[in-house]
Amino acid sequence: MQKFFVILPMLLLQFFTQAQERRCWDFEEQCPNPGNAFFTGCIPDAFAQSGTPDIGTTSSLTVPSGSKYAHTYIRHCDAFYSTSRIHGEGFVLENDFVAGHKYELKFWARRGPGNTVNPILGIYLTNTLGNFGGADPGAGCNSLLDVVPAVPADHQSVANLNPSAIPATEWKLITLTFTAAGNFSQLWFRPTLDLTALNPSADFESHFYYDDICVSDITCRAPEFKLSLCRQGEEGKELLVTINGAEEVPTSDWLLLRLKNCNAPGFASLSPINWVSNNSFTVPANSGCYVLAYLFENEFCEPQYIQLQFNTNADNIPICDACVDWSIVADWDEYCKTFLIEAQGAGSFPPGTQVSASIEGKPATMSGTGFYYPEDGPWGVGVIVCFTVDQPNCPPVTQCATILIPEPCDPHNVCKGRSNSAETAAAQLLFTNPADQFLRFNQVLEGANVQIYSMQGGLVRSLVVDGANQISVSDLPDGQYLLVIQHAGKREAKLLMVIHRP
Ligand SMILES: [Ca+2]
Ligand SMILES: [Ca+2]
Repeated sequence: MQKFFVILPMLLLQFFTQAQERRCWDFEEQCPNPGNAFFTGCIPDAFAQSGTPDIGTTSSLTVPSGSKYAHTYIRHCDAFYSTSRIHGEGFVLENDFVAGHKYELKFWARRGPGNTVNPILGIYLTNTLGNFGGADPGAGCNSLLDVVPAVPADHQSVANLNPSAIPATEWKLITLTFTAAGNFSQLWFRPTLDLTALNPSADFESHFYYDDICVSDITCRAPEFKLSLCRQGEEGKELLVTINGAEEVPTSDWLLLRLKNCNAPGFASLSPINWVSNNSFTVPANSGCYVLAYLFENEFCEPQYIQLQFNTNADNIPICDACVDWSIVADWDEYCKTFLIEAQGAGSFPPGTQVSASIEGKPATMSGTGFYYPEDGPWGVGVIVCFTVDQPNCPPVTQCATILIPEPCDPHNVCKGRSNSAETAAAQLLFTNPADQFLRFNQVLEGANVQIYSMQGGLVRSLVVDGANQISVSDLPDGQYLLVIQHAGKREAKLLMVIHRP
């Protein structure tokens, strides 16, 4: 396992997130009838959906926020009662949920101690519920006002939290994220029971407590990330950079920009990224400062670059934990000429690592950390290969695998999924750089999305170019920009200089 010791200072972290809508219910209201606070309308933008959900102040519960909390009970009534076996209190919070928007629901919750009834907390988005409940003179299992209502057809289920998700001994902060599948105006907390798990002839009661329920629209909240750096060995000329967070950003979306100067804006070049795993890559040690960035975009938000600067000065960077995890991988090269079988590390192996291999029990002739499958075959068979990797200060590790050797590629065709380098070169998009009045391309763009970002990450130009080979940049101030072009099914990012001749 790789371990990292230092998280870069966050000083240089720049986020361009937009304002987020957030609404909270802390249940601190002074209600004349706290035992029926929801049904009587004392809690703003909230109402009862069954029974008498209330606000309480029990001191033994040590409230997470303020001095009060919301409370509901859930009761199992035995099958003798004709109304329903599930009686409980539920409440609705009023908040607008917009179709396609992403939300975060955060709240503190706990159950009452000594529960044997194993209640489930259902949470739903709804539109059609009205204030219902109140104190029933019949009360108990004869009550009609606390029968847990059926979920209406027009709903979206956000969560069904079982007892293991909400402890009975302490408060727990629950965080749920979801995307609204339609427009909704209500968030319903609906305790219920799994009747199949309960003895029909037993009566039980349980309780849920809630505090500081907050709903945030996080549609435009870009996934955050941090970087950790380590040196690969004492004399390490390479740094391993690991991205922590933003897992949903594919490697192909990251951009690595080398800075001209660590203390000033301005990029020297867009660097290719030498990925060694799906969240780590290497850069030369002492090669200056870089910015790692990705574009966050969706149909509801201004596109924005999320970026983080790091310094490759190796003096303050710890040595990577010496033992690198590895596995056996096998694949054709990009021209389908050679089939490489390799011990591939989760990061680069430290200097001094010895790698040896055998195929069908015979030593293989190594090329780096792998070997090429013999050109004379046999093909279309499974072969047993073993690798031994001996890293400094780590015990040697041997792994074996059966590798299926595919039939060789047809030399007249390009392998499936492989790019044809000649074709790529022909389609390469070139443009005038630096640009003066116009940014001219070497080909006519059809339906291309072109975006220009300032070096501060702000979008300064966004347009669709269809059937043209140039765009005007006469109004852009002199300076460096990031040009992003989406066309022919791929996205390219390039550095662009704009210099207006006097
Ligand atoms: Ca509170
Ligand atoms: Ca109550």
